[in-house]
Amino acid sequence: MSNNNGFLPLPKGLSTIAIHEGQDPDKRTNREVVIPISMTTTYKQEAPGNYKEYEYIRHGNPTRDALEKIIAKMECAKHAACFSSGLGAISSLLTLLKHGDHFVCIEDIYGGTNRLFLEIASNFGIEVTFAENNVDAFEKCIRPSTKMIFVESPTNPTLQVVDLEEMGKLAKRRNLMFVVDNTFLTPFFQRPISFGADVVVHSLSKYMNGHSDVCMGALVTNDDKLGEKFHFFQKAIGAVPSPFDCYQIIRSLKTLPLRMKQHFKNGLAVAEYLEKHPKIEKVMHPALPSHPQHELAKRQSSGHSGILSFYLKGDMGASTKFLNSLKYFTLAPSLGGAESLAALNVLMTHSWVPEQQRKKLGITDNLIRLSVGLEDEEDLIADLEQALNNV
Ligand code: P1T
Repeated sequence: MSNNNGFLPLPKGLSTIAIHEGQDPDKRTNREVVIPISMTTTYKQEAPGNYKEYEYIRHGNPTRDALEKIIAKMECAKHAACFSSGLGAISSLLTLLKHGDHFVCIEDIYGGTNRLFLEIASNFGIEVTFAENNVDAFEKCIRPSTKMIFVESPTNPTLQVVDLEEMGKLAKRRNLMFVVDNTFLTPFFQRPISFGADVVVHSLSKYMNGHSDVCMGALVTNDDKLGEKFHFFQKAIGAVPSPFDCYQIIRSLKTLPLRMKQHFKNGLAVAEYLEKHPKIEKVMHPALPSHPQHELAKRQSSGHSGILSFYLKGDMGASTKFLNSLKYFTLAPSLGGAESLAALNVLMTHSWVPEQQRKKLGITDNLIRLSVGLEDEEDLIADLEQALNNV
């Protein structure tokens, strides 16, 4: 991977941040080298209402605080707040909007986020318009009541890349809050704040944890007022993670740069293999020159993770046969773990998305999404080869 496949140079210092930020043993009572898990839910007060740093677990916890410092620094931001899931973070963020407010969202988005916006936010009088992936389409959807622009980049599951800089400029011009879900790339490959994002959202359940054994989310910002509000949401809404889970992610982040480099390498090898295969119609991966936003991806990110999608030639029968024949790729939703996963998004991650929207986006019976893991590249390709032979 000389010159990083034409992408931006890999960020320097991220491993050091993950291993050292806020973790100086001299600053801890017992000089522990590893951040301890603090499980207490409550703290003794010196007099009624008189407490030191911590009061109650929902309001704040030392292990959670340590994780939040690391995540903020990795995203080049001042504040991060962790929630009990990615959707928990996004739901908490939505409470910044009021009855009668409107926001514009990219039309291709994780199915659970789509469901939250259409089925839950609407109950509170908050309206969403889904827009195509271009700045003009977003601008056309803006109304006097519009407060926010929400995008994922790359999108789930069709891997469209959004021009973050241009979208950030639009948001600034129209005085809107610009939110970017950075789950697919992590701060190792993309830092949306440098392109004008006001808030970065993460499902930490994916690459940031990387081992498919924690559910958590985060909101990240450079704005002091927003940062304060996000901590208030933890206390007032209560979707907070367990200290044990926070410890797991602190542990996982130490290997994030190593893991992401390997996900990029394995994912690209799989994408290149699939693109040449006669039974494959089309492969979506931002590092392939055939990707419509390939040049943009290279300008705004340092690489790509292990996520790719492709169209198999055939129908639901062919997709089922292929998926059932896989040995190392496990048929399961989610992504970003060490183990490779395969999903049929139409029936799994995006079954809730209205049929018309799914059809327009190309979430069809033959669209398959892979989360390429950390196994040996040759074994993964051999697995795909034997499964394709069965179709
Ligand atoms: O699962 P949770 O931690 O609540 O995160 C939700 C979420 C938010 N943003 C993106 C881009 C996501 O992909 C997800 C979750 N996605 C899956 C479970 C999936 O299989 O796509």
